[in-house]
Amino acid sequence: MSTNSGKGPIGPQSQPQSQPQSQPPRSCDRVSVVRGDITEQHVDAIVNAANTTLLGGGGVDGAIHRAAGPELLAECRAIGGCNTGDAVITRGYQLPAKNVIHTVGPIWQGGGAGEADLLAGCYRSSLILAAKHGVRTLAFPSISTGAYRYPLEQASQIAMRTVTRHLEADPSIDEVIFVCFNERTRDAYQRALDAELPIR
Ligand code: AR6
Repeated sequence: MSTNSGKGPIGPQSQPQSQPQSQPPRSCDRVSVVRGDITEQHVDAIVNAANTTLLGGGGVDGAIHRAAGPELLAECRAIGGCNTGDAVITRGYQLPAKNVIHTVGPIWQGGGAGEADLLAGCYRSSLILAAKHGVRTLAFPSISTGAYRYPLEQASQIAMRTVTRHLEADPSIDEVIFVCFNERTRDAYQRALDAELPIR
């Protein structure tokens, strides 16, 4: 809160004089891209690219269930499922991450079936759920670009745009890491992040 309200110079008693206003960092500064295994991330929550049953599968979903242990499957079974574009949260069990946010990406069908909106919905729903549960550090995989065959360039641009826009409006999340399993994916997400950087 300003104590001066723009009414004139601040007197010498108003210490400290040159304290900068505390601003949340620009959203791109809170986003990074790494190559790695999401199951090894020490963050408040990792995001799982699940399917509508929430009962596990291959790819990142299989890796997360293997690393978390059988209690994760039991909690997912009790939830009962998740719609495409939505997200649910569970505990992380044996994972270093405290929580897992499970979201269901769209299966690529050529682009005319609302895939882009559904994919953006995955990132948005995950961020909203994260903030609601006090998650400050969050790691995403490249949702839908494996078994669901979403084209990587398009998916990375949607992911990055949705996340950076959301963070601009939500200062409660400190850090989002895109954890990419291979170099090609990492390069695509890094290009997408570079494209969001403000021109200086
Ligand atoms: N850490 C980070 N990324 C990973 C890891 C890992 N440990 N393992 C794979 N990836 P996919 P989708 C990458 O197929 O396309 C499952 O069977 C992978 O290289 O896991 O959303 C579900 O049950 C790719 O870049 O997810 C669903 O049925 C990315 O994660 C279906 O697959 C996503 O690939 C979901 O398909």
